[in-house]
Amino acid sequence: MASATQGLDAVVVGAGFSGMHMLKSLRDRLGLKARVYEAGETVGGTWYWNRYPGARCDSDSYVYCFTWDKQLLQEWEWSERYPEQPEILRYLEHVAARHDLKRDIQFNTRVTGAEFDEDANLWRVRTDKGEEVAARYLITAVGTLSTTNIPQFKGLENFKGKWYHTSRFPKGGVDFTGKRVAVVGTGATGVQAIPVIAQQAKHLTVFQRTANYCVPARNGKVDPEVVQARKAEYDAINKRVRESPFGQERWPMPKSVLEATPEEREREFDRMWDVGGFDFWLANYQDMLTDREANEVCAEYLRRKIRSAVKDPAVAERLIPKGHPYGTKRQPLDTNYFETFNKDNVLLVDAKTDGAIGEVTEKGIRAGGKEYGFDIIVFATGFDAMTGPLKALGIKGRGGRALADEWADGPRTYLGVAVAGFPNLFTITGPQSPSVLTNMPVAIEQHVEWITDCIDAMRKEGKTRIEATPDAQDAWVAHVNEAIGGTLFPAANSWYMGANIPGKPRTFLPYLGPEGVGGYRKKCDEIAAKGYEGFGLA
Ligand code: NA7
Repeated sequence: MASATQGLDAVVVGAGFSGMHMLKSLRDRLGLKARVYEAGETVGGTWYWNRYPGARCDSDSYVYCFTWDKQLLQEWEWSERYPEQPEILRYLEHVAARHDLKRDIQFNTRVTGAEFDEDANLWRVRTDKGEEVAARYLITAVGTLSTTNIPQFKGLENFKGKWYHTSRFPKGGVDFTGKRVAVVGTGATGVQAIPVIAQQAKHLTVFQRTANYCVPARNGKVDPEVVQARKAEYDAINKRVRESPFGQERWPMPKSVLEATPEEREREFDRMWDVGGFDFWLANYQDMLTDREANEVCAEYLRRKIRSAVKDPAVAERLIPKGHPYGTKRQPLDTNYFETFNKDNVLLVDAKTDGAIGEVTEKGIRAGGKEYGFDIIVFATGFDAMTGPLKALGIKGRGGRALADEWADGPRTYLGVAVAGFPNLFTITGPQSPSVLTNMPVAIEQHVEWITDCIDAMRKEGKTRIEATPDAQDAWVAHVNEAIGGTLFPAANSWYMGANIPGKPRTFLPYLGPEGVGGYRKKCDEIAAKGYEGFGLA
């Protein structure tokens, strides 16, 4: 079917934080004709799909927003330190309306294929609505945690109750009142949802495959004076955040935990514990994520916290992580997570001690030879992270090379934003960029700004094609792997390592460079300043 949108400069896939910002930049800064395709019925991406009970942001709200609308930074009032999903979605809707973004976004439309036409030097993009459009640039803004992982449990189709994945909850929610509910999964999502569901359900059974180190979120209203002070110095905050390692006002302590006295450590740990949020993970002693012994000191503090929160010592022991170093899986932030296991209506079924899930039955779940009956099963089982959403797009580059095939053994990119053999393709927060190891809006803005500047420079110089060189890509992949090799991250079976998806190659998916996203920004800027070193331009 021919489309009314021929003559596009760019197709952007996805209308979450990244797609919205990309559209704004291309259209209103560069004056280009861009079209966004979005599978959902409105903007929001992650914040449209993830409407499970307790869904909220884990980053402090004052830095979890766009920084390019300075007036909005002053006007917008977040209700809490970590706003809930409906509030973030409201914010994104407001931004879309304020900047008239929706007129260039086609909703309820999924991109099903994109092929690079070498002769025409254009991307030909197909959608599930039968459309085919051509554009010079293809920019993916598909998110990193958007391809749902629903484990193929034997017998799921026989279950007579209702089941949901957390990122596909029905609008209007699910009423758990009087119901026997199962939650499968204890990652960041399960940890948010479990205490909330436990308050409503008649009975909740939590199926844990791997115990997690959680730290308190300490959500709540932010002191209005603090809010005002932040608004008054937003420029300085944003500068600090952009240069910071993790896209937030948190820096590791420049000291080894092993050099600190036991009293000093305890004081610092208590302080971070009381502050809540990502401090314990990201602002801890600098060797926590690189040295086993240092890590063990931090982990032991958290084990003590679990033992003191959970009344039944046997349950506490099962909630204590075994096997992976602290911080090498995504840090879940909790509000009464461990305390929830003190409730009479909550049961923990731990794969290691009680037996793993064997099958789903008509009545519920069988694990360790025992059948548990449920009315509702909630799968908080995560995502095919980072590569999943990109492989699903059906992207084919020069010579018909399929991205999914090129990445069969793991992603290979240049800077996580470009791929050799795929000209004029940009992947916002793609694999091998800092992305999920940062406060996402900061990583997103860095990529969007860099891509916009790149396209602007190309146009000014009359260039129409940019492609990463294989050598630059090889060097980047080697650098990404070398950087992570010096940390404890590879020791965990995490989604960072692709370990949550059966058959997925074991490789570290994001990029953790020496100075995090701040250092990465500098590196990308240097590459641009050197005329896009490592890219071929024509
Ligand atoms: P995660 O962090 O991948 O957590 C998924 C959970 O589900 C985790 O506890 C998994 O155990 C468990 N899981 C996954 N597959 C299975 C099977 N087959 N059987 C039993 N249990 C399973 O996803 P979340 O949604 O919690 O968080 C994703 C990100 O969203 C989060 O990190 C934030 O960035 C926002 P495992 O640990 O793999 O043994």
